[in-house]
Amino acid sequence: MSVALRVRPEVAAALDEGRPVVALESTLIAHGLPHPDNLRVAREVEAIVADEGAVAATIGVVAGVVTVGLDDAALERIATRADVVKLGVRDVAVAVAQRRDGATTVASTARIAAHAGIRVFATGGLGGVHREARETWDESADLVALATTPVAVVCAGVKSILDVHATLERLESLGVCVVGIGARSFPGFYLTDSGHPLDWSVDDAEGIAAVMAARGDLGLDPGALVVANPLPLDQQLDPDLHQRVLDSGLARLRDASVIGKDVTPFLLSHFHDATSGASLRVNIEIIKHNARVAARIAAAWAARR
Ligand code: PSU
Ligand code: MN
Repeated sequence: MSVALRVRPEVAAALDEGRPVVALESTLIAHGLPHPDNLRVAREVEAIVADEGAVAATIGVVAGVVTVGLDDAALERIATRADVVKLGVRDVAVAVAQRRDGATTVASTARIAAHAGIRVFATGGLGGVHREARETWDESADLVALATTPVAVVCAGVKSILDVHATLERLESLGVCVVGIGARSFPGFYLTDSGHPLDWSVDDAEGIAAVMAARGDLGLDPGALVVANPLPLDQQLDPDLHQRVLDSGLARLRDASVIGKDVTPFLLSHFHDATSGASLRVNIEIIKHNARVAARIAAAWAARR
């Protein structure tokens, strides 16, 4: 492997031996959650994955080294330093060449995970088409990466700050397979149900592993498998509060002339402030829930091999 890529020995050993591995992204640590909660959550999520018998591989870029499986010092560095750059797929090589610290998004984490041989990945909510995309053309690079990367991504749908309907249409055009786990409705990130029905759902991790196997056997990869995993109803954000805070956030976004990759962190941080931390608690539960389910899928996948 190249000098720019480092796979943590525990992760490499698990991959070699066919044991379950779960990739985790670092943008939600560096740019999606406030300090100091972010570092605590990053550690807790890894512990959940380990608790389920899988090896966690949090992915990020440390001083120009793409790292699959950040150790605790690196997690702390990504969670605390102010100069950690949000890296989409197109940014990774520049950050490596310039020896920067960077946090990887869903798109870049998925690509690096697949490159390293990891097939299961957990995040919070995917990026997608923004609500004013007709004017702004703001569509997350997550979508294109999902169309071309063979990895199962466990998520609570797409972030509810987005145009969910438009995002589902784009996922269909891009040929991205979307399957619910224990759900008939596409989740709405902070909300259990986005109001959009799912075409496909399975009951458990074995059901997802069976879909992964069929995709591989038939050469239907290299697209991703989106595993839609809603939070239980009693843990969702209050829908009325959600609507109010979303409206105020979108209005503030327009006034602040925030663009590009700062849009999503801006809106998430508005939610965390304007709900006095309620959305933060929900976001943390989403990430933990997805990590647990991803670990079970990784185990079911490893058992089939
Ligand atoms: N899920 C969360 N919080 C986050 C993200 C996902 O709960 O902050 C991140 C992911 O890294 C995702 C990114 O790829 O938000 C989307 O950013 P953008 O809309 O700029 O593509
Ligand atoms: Mn964008």
